[in-house]
Amino acid sequence: MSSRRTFLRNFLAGAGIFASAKVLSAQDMQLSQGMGGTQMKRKGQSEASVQGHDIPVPVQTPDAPDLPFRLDGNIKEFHLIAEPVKQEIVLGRVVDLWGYNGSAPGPTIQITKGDRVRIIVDNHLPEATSMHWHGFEVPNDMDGSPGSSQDPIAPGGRFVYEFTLNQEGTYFYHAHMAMQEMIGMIGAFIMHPKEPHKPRVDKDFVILMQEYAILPNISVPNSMNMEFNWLTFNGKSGPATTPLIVRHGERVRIRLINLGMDHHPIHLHGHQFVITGTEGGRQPESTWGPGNTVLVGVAQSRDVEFVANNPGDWMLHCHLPHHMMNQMSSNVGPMSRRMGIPAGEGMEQGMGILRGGSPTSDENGPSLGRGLGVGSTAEQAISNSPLKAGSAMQHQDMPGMQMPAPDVSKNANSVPGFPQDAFMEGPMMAMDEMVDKPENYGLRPGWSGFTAGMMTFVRVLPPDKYDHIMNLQQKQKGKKTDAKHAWDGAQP
Ligand SMILES: [Cu+2]
Repeated sequence: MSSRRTFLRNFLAGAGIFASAKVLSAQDMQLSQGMGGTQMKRKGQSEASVQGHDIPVPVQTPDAPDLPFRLDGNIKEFHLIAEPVKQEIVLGRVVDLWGYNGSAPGPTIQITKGDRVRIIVDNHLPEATSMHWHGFEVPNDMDGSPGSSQDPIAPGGRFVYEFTLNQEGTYFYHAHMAMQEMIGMIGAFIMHPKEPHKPRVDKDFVILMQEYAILPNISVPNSMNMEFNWLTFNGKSGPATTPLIVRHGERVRIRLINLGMDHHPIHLHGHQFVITGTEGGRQPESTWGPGNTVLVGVAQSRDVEFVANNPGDWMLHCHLPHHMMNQMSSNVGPMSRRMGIPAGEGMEQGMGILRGGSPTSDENGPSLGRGLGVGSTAEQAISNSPLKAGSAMQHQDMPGMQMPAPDVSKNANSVPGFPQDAFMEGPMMAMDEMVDKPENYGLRPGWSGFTAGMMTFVRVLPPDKYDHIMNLQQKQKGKKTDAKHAWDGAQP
């Protein structure tokens, strides 16, 4: 089943949970949405070009849900619940974030230009919040600016937003409380044009970038910290990010959204793209020029488009080196080559706080600014990776984790600067099996050892492999029930 039909099915399943007279039948809904759901796809046809309907392909937000709506007359009604969420950003690392409807980032909202929308926002947080519609041309009292355009939404409170949208492009919603933004409270809001832009795309993806500072052994991000050690695409860090699956030859749009403290230069391997849109909407074609890296600044969005004409598994990642790491570790410099912080010590010793001397001294200088990483955990006997090569296999018996033989030269310890990318004095640890999912099928063995932070793949696949992954996806979706946080029609 095509992804678009899968989307529709899930979309309708979500909307159909409640049996209200206002809810249209599945068929009505498809037609009202203009998604041509009753038209059958002809064999060999592009997934986006269903005969008789020239309508945009819905976006996919890998690893984040879509928000269903219900129709009240001609108003599309959405329901967002601001609430604390448990989010597994990589396997085994569950953190406490705040988001919407059980997810951080919140679910993706999709509407069509000209739609009248109503968004019910319930605040299930322990403090006041506000909901801002970033870049929306709406009446001032619908803008969600706390204090100036409305009162903040009290804990347990509700605010109902309603407006008509005459824009198109990649927008987003977020809490307009600075610290709440930094603990996850943002979601994508896609405004589709009535007719697809030309040239039309076959696949349309959303990637939302966030960053967190989370000390080892703690599950709550420190939103005041300005040094981040967890960097996510749609709430996941590599290798837990889900690759974007495209068929060889398709035209692809990727909508990149950034709301954090850093700008992210997003780089695609193997292709040139053009920037076709910003947080202000579509850019005229006369502005398009080739590139392969786009800087997505804070509070900006960028749409890029390309023809996936080069088969293979291509990396798509932020090119800031520290944003391609998880639990950033201080494995650089002389500090890592001698005995570090002992396990079981108190806060001052264990967290690497200086015990004497000037911070820029020969002794302390090299470790400055790297207080968050593996080096500051009490789980390791020593600060970084001063293990002997002979003991590099210590994780080999962890299920699903592959630890290849040490791959460093005999004189590694005497080379200034070593180690940089060697982990535990050996090659990267892979965990392919632990992050196994349909979209990862057929990736080169060991790939996960080199995937972290803001990294994912654009997999440009030949038809047989593409179809195989679509089938695997379908089987998996049959098993999954993730309606727990879906809009349930609850009334106050
Ligand atoms: Cu970055």
